[in-house]
Amino acid sequence: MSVKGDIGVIGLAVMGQNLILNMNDKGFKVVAYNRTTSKVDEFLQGPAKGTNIIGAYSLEDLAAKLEKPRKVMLMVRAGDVVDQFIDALVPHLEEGDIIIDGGNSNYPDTNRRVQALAEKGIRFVGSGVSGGEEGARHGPSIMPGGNQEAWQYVQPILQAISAKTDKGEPCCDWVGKDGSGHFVKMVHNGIEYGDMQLICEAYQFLKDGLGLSYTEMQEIFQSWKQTELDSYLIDITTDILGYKDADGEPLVEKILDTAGQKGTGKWTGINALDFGIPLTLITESVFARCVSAFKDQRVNASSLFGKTIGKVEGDKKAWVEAVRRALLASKIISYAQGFMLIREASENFGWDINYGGTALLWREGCIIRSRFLGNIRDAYETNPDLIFLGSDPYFKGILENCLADWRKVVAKSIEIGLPVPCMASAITFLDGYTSERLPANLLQAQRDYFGAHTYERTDKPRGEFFHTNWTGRGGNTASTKYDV
Ligand code: NBP
Repeated sequence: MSVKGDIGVIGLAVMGQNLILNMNDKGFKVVAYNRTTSKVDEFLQGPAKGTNIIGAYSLEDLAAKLEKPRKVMLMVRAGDVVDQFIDALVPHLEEGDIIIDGGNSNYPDTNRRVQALAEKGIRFVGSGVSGGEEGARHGPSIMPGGNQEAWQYVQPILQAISAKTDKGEPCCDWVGKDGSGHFVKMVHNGIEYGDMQLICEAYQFLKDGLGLSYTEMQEIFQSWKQTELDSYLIDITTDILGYKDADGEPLVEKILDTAGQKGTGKWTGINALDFGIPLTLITESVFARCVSAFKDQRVNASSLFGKTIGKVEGDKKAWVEAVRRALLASKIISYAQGFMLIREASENFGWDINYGGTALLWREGCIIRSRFLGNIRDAYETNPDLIFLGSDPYFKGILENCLADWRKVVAKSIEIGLPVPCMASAITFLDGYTSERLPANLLQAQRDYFGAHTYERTDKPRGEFFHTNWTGRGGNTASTKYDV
């Protein structure tokens, strides 16, 4: 091992500290730096005591302690702070050195940084890292993209510290150029929002619709781990449902029902709108958090219509299985939509993203890790041109099997007054996506009626546009044709 550091990490909060300890475990010599330098000493004397980790007390000191080409990873708050560190760091770096941004940066920022730093001879990597504290410490999912010249230098470190599948494959691989790594991480977080909201909808159906106890619900979630739903989020939900407060009551019952968010779900929805991709489930999950945040308004509005939730009658066991199927089918639609968005961005920016490879990155280490992602990987390996995940034979089979129960759960929820924005949007998407004919013929007629926006005809070739003078009062001049 060299005397100098293999990599420097800036940012000693939860993610930075745990990634450094992970790198140290894998035999890399890490130089640690933090804006508030007292945290460097606290780290060295605390969690890093007895390791090979070195401290740095300025950016100059950090650069001087690193093997060339220098590799510096930023694990700091996303946004301006990343730019500030880049600006302050560059004067201490040389041509060929590498900066890795491992935070949750917005991908247009990464696009910009890759270009700007390349002009200065610095190779920039924007890398999503998922898995929270535990992932960072023992093996996160890592999604690097940016300046590909850097990959050969950072690959040994990032793949060594990443999570591995049961076949030993690292959940870390090159995603593509520019901000593609951060884009994929953003969609990962969007999918995480969707998965969490779907689980919450299932929970409310079991609790308020079927009137099940926490012990019963915990047993149900425990049993779902033996099915296609097996995932980290089902795992932790099982634990949470069984967790008792000091008085022996379930702690989750005492948690205020207002959800927070840090923005990555919102970015995913905004990008879906920008790209014209119907990412309905994830976007509904963001709105569900927004509705939850209106606690005071909800409390006031709850008396408006004498809101009550009716009870679900009938065979409880059959309903529980129906809820499981509704959850599973909705989840397939969410991933199908997420991969549609990744495909659109990849084609738009020329990123050439490997979709099966992306599913592999999420197979272990990250918050959405699941057995299911192994099947998604298989689907894209078999058919890299797969546009709609639901048309892969494995997933098509599940959707067919779940469809009747899924409809039943959504219909019953609406009947008894349970909000199921994600389950309902998922089935509505599938119904629209699989409709040969939608009522958009009427919509085009309306657009042409009020704005002369023109329409195509079913009895004429595509690309020929017609305008009708619907009232006899308008002229024959059509509006200019363009789609946004
Ligand atoms: P935080 O997001 O809380 O950031 C803490 C770091 O940012 C500290 O080093 C802090 O320095 C530095 N910092 C801040 Br805050 N404001 C600064 C400023 N104005 N100038 C310079 N430094 C500043 O840490 P984290 O939760 O470990 O996350 C690190 C990155 O990883 C973030 O981008 C986050 O979104 C992402 N991420 C987090 C998780 C998670 O589970 N927490 C998971 C995946 C990704 P100081 O000590 O001097 O204040």
